[in-house]
Amino acid sequence: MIGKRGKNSLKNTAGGFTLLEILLSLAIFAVALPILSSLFSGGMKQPAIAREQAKAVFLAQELMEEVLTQKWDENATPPGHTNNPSVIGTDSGETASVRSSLDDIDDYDGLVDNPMHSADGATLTTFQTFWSQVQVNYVGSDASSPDFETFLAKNAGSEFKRVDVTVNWAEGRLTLTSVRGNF
Ligand SMILES: [Ca+2]
Ligand SMILES: [Ca+2]
Repeated sequence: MIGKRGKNSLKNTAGGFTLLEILLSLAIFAVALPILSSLFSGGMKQPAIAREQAKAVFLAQELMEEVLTQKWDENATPPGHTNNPSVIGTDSGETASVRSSLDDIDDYDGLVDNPMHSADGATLTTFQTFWSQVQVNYVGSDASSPDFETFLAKNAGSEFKRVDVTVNWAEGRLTLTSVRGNF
């Protein structure tokens, strides 16, 4: 009788789990679950952040293209050079908020677009969480200019304009920079 009970007890231990093993497994699971869930939610966030960044890059590129397709200066005859570059900013009869009135790249300086609009003035309704800013300066005129700008400015006077297009959204911002010469 005793021998039989002992045999059954041994069989149960070998074939299944003891209470201690089950409790230990539950404890490990309880510790692991928050870690796993945070890893999983982090993994889910990444594609959403990447999507927002991709949209911002697209919007910045579109706006940069719009700016750079304008003539270099109010006084330039497209697509040519001018010996008389003008002051940065909109010119007579132009209004920053009326995009169709802008005809040279520095007219966009100081533009803040929120919500953003396309070149033809239509509101970009699918991108309403984004807003943009544009800065245009003669290269080297900004005290915080990097060395290459100082070099260009020394060697070329006011022959280059720098365009910074910044797109902002709730979680971030990005800036595209282009330099365009007087030609
Ligand atoms: Ca103009
Ligand atoms: Ca201008």
